[in-house]
Amino acid sequence: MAIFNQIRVINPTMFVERTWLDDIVTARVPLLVLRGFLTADASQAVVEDLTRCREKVRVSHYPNGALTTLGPYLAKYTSAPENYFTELRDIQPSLPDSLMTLKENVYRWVQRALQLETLQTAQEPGLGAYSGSIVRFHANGVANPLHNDHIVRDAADSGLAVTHILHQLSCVVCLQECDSGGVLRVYKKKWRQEDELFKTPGELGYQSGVVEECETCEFSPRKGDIYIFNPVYYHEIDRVAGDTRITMGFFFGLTDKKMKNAIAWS
Ligand SMILES: O=C(O)CCC(=O)C(=O)O
Repeated sequence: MAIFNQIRVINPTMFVERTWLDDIVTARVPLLVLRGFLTADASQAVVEDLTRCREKVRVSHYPNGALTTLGPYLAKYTSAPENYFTELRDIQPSLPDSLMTLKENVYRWVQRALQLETLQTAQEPGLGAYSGSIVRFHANGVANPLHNDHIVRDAADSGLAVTHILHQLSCVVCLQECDSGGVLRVYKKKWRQEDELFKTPGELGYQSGVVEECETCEFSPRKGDIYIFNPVYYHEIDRVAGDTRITMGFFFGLTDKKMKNAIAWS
């Protein structure tokens, strides 16, 4: 029985008698969805504006897949973090205002829903502000292999501010849904050091044996959905069919034991 599959959906009228934060961090609730906050029209307006900065979209190729993104992602730059900030400076002037407004609204909604006192874009002394969001494009035929995201591990020894967080969460905003596929599957298994045996050097992600017999939680995002989960748990995205799946996302990390303050990056 899939007891892990307890997705919770909250809408703007449900504010907020309790915090979901601890449930998400521990994956007692594997996925929290904020639905009805972002309108379909607002998502559509951002998607249309994004077509104007197509030349800033980057494709990173791996033997087992490709990532198509607008905005830097730190995990790619852990051995030379200054290049992350250079890429950010390069694309920032091209980003539409609607994307910035969306990001600010989403931070506000997430902050309220999780009863955080602060949720701010992370700052790196000497290098400046991190990118507060990234746009990901999954076109027809594209999948995302099984992986987990854990900046404290991936950037260990870098000294970066984001490696001092206590817990990492991921927030994703669905700007355009695909026709079928594109399901996010989260496994009830957190990364462990010994899992590195299931990695193929140079490839994205992990071999499927690492999550054998684990319970799963599946979620097909709808346009306008904002969802939050703990990305240290293994997860993957099924092959997309039809329209491109377009999302905006960011990671955020809790910086204090009381889990009241968070910093965000992409
Ligand atoms: O797009 C999604 O549903 C999940 C993206 C992802 O892999 C992440 O946020 O860590």
